[in-house]
Amino acid sequence: STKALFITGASSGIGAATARLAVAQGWQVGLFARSEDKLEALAAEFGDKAMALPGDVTDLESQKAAIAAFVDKTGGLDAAFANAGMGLSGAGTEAGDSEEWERMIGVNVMGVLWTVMATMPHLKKRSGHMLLTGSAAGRRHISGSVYGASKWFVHGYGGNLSEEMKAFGGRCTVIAPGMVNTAFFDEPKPDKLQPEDVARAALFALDADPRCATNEIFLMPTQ
Ligand code: NJP
Repeated sequence: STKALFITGASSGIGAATARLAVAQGWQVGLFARSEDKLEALAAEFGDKAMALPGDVTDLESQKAAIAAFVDKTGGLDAAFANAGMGLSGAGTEAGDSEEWERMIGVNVMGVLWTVMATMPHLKKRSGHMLLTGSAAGRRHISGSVYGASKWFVHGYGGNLSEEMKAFGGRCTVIAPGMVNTAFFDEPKPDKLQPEDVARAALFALDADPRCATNEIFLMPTQ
């Protein structure tokens, strides 16, 4: 039967590119993000291979309901991609805005936790795979980057999940890109990584033989 992949942040950038590649390689995809119109447009490209699941990652119940609806359709879940995330322009401590920090930690940290919490019971039944979008900024130190600190959380948690998921033959991969040309930035970045590059890394991890754990994948633009 067709394998099923739930993706957060699927309405644009890395999430949308991963959905496209996954469907091309025979997966069924559940597309989760807040922008319902964008999800519907993307799902329409894939026919019955996709399901638009509008919701907010900071809301655990909204993720649980979306995943339940997707699993109803597919019969189970083989993989989940906790990819939704946001950055801040002035992320340093002095420029810090308490409400912006709270919102970013809500999406980049709590949102990832809720995706894991909501998908794990389903993944457990299929020795499933958890993908998390970390960052090059989650493995090195950048002056004042609270965004980077939120991604250090993702890397730390991802490593621990790799251990936890071994108990049921599952795997976890943190995908860590440098700069990618997506809506994450206001300006186009044609010389940097493209979302399709990151999508290929995600599918590489999912396709790897069960004997092979890809715990972290780093991608940096050559420019
Ligand atoms: O950016 P973008 P990316 N609930 O803005 C969704 C990381 N990263 O593809 O809700 C649910 O095109 C948003 O959808 P919507 C980055 O930190 C990037 O580059 O409809 N979804 C959209 O689909 C992030 O973790 C770079 O607005 C929420 C998606 O998230 C991941 O890559 C470098 C949401 C963001 O898509 C994907 O970002 C790096 C919420 N509350 C790591 N809030 C880079 N681009 O250079 C946002 O190292 N979304």
